[in-house]
Amino acid sequence: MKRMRAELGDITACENDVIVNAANSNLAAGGGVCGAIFTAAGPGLSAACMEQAPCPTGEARITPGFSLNAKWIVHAVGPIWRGGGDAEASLLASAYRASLQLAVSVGASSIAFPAISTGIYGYPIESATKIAVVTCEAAPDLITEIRFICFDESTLSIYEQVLDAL
Ligand code: AR6
Repeated sequence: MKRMRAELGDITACENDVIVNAANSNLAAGGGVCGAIFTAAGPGLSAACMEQAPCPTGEARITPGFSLNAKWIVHAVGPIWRGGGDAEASLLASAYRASLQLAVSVGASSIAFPAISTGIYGYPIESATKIAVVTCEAAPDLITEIRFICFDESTLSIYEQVLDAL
């Protein structure tokens, strides 16, 4: 099986060692995938996040998975898209790298990512997908499974194109 693959789904249902949340710097419950993760994980998550906030853009924090099937949740803060001249690309790559490093630090071998920054934060999907895939391709060898969980068909088709072009 390929180490990286894209699939349609809801990340809150994933049974990987780690699922990644597209978080905000306050590590507060928000909308989008973040809201779904907070709801599914249950009330323990807010307290665990509050202890670790704030988390600057481009960095990540890790908490247990609480009621989720995943053992751990990595909360990665991607950049808000401001036109591309505000270091968005390097901050997005940094959020993916930080997530992978945290996964390794807890001995995880499988990780599931949403399309960080491409929803409420407005990052253009094609360029965000290239950054996600290229950064994850360089993940440490200890990570043997990387899933890109796409919430809609159009996101999935972009991930598949970028993965096929590797
Ligand atoms: N599973 C997988 N992907 C999902 C799910 C889900 N359950 N729900 C949404 N997506 P977004 P951002 C997709 O807006 O742009 C929050 O309020 C969604 O379709 O969740 O990084 C945070 O607290 C899109 O493709 O994250 C922050 O304040 C992708 O997940 C802010 O939004 C990311 O969309 C972060 O914005």
